[in-house]
Amino acid sequence: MSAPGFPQLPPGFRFGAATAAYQIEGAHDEDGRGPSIWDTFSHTPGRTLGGATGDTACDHYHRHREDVALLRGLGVDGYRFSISWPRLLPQGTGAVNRKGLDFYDRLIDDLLAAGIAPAVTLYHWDLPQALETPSNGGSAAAGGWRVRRTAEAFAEYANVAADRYGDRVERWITLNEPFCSAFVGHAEGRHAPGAREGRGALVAAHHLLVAHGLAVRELRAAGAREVGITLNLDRLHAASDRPEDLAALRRAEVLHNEVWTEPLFAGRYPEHEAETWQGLADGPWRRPGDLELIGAPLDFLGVNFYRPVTVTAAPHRQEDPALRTAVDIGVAETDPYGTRQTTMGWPVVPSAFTELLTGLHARYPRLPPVWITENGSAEADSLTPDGRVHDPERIDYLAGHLAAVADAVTAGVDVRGYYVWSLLDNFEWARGYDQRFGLVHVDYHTLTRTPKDSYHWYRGLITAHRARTEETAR
Ligand code: IFM
Repeated sequence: MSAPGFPQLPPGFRFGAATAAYQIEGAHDEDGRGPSIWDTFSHTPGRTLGGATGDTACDHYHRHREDVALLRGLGVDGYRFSISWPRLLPQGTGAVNRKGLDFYDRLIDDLLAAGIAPAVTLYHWDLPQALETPSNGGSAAAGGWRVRRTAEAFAEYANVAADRYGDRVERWITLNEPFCSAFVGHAEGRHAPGAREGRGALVAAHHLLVAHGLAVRELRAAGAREVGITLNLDRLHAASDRPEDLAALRRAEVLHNEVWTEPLFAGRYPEHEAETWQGLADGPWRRPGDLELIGAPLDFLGVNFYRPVTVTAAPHRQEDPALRTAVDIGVAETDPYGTRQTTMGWPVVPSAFTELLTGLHARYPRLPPVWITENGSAEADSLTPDGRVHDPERIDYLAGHLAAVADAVTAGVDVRGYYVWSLLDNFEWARGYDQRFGLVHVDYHTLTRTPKDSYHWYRGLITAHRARTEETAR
């Protein structure tokens, strides 16, 4: 199978690669790092595939120089990584861990020396455990994102990070995919903290948005260059035109997208939230002034996209209405696409990416410029006897999705750049080490890194793009 040609993005469009702290760093108890909810969760039997943890992961904490060299070899303009909150503030607030601060200093300086612009995510799911279970005898259900204090602690952490790194970081992302933190973590329980609390997930969603708003204020006050948030938005379809499927689609739009996009870009809560949550969305956790705080203007929206979702109406599964509303909105997912699926079981439909981006552009006049902060595919990669990893499916996925971004740009959407997920194979949360998303293969026994064919393809794409940009500038 010959490699697909390079999609053409406009001159000046930027290319990067992305990772997240808990998925690659390892060194979970070194140099003063405190535990996070993901340490606790992954060490709890039965929570992750095969009991996998991030204790070692890709050992990036000790090998970051090698990883920066891989980024330089790839030719990327930018690198998106996350800071581990408990590495900087082991208790979540208060004392700052100097060794943790120094680690990201070295990483940022090495990136800049390699000509790579750092983009920092402040929260990629690794909440300090001390905030989840307060030491004052409070129970787990009394802490974490269920309480507003955690949003205030996040602002303190944002301030520490901006103060130290603000002079060198190009782009700040407050939260990564708050959908997963709130709903996968507090409703489905598949992610840390592993809670199934129904209404608790809605409270968590609101406090995450408040945390974002407070952090934006801190970042602005510290003179941060570009500030935004990353959402995993879904392109949703209804399985049919039946009224019940269309109603299911409306509820799914609230759950997946509007719970974030409406407060952020339209200054309101979703129109259909009452029918979606059956009255449980509104409560004393929402305070006057929150919408103004959450909706403060941003420099960009980060979009993570992997696959489309088709929904159909389904009977509610749970009897307890307080549990039911946040966990179960009476919707089931189907896969009518008939396309190839990645090893995550996700259908490959690039045109859905264009539709998502053009839909956002049409709906929100206040939408800031967009950066694609994640996109990529997990494939069944293996090292072959020639010492290489041949991953034509990933190349095909990337080519298709970058062409879909180019189509959105042609249709008028202001997309500035693209970070591929991911630089390295890494810890895929509850799926452990089974799913390989990297452009670089990692042998988890020896920690040897081997660039895959997709790494070479992406480098070729960047080189060709840069040549075209320079030609246009002449
Ligand atoms: O690995 C994750 C990442 O942490 C968040 N976005 C989706 C990726 C693939 O599942």
